[in-house]
Amino acid sequence: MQTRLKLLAVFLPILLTSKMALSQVNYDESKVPPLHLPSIFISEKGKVIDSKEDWENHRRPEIFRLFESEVYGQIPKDFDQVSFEVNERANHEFNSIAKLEEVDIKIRRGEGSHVMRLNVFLPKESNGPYPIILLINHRAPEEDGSLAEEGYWPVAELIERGFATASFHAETVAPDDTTRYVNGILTNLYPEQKEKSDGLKALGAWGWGAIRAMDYFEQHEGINASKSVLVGHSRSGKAALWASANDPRWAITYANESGCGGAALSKRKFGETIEIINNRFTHWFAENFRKYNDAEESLPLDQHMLPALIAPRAVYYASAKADEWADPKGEYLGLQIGSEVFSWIYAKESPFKTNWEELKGPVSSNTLGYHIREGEHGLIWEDWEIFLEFAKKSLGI
Ligand code: GTR
Repeated sequence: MQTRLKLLAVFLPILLTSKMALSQVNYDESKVPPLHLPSIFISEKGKVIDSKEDWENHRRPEIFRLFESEVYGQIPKDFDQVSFEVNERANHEFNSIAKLEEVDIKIRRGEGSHVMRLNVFLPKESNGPYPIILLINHRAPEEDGSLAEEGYWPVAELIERGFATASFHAETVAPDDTTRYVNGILTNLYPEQKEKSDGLKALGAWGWGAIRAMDYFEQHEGINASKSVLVGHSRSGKAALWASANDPRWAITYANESGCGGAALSKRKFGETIEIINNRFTHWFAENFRKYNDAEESLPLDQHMLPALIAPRAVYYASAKADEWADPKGEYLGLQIGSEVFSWIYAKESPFKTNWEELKGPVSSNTLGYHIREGEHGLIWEDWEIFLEFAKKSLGI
């Protein structure tokens, strides 16, 4: 009985706060607060940034550091050794068209070590080198052990279009769980990160996994790592964007319905908010992000600055009309406003001349693109099909 009471005392406040926050979810555009976004082009010291040099040497590092300290936490870059153990599997689902490499990526740092599993499919017909698409997978593996869910990771369709494709599961670097997330690279490689208010958390750990996958691609003769695409859906979309801000080797970053803490502007407070996401997923973001629970106005940055960090490399977002929780308009606006770095600093044409309300179909240039489709939250074949048109154009294939 006593334990029950204790449990109640612990959980009741959590339940009440999350209930309160949920009852305040706003889906009414007329109730969105007026947007006061921090400027991408004015430095912390008030200097106007108008050259590539000032952007790359001063303002970009400032914004990067803000995301690192206030939102996602660090992605540690150091380790002592990385090695790859490759097992080519003879029999698998896509045997007739693809080779499957099951790769154990082994990382050593000091006394610590960790092994992450990466699955790589390569077209069988010739030797490449092939452009590659990496999907960060946070979904439960199918019961037969296969990681290729229909639509979500359309291996056959990607192979048939001449891409190699790879995926790793979140579990292999940091489990997607409020307490178990430490049972991966956090404990095995970077234990000191656990103590920091801007330390590595699960989203950053998944990003780290993508960066290690890139280490494998770069030394692979059959892979053209300069034509590499990083894809994440929803929570993995948030991780993909942060990974690409940390690692300039990705040619294209595609965040599908990544919503709050990903593509969508936090200060709009439309759909999922910082307070809701931090209360439900305590293991995703840096401790510091909690300062902005129900205090979005005090955030010194917003998500329009995230694609700006990836510039001039290509960025693609997608939304779904019924996915209001992720705030489709906020996702589009984030990219539209962030695209100013592409156009002003890098002279890359922005395709986002149209207001979100007036979009008639997918919009894209060679470096930026967006689509919104009918239907619910999910990464489905329709999304891939539209995205692949952009990817081919952007990579020149
Ligand atoms: C939701 C979460 C979103 C999004 C989504 C997903 O529950 O609130 O931020 O990440 O999960 O990953 O599918």
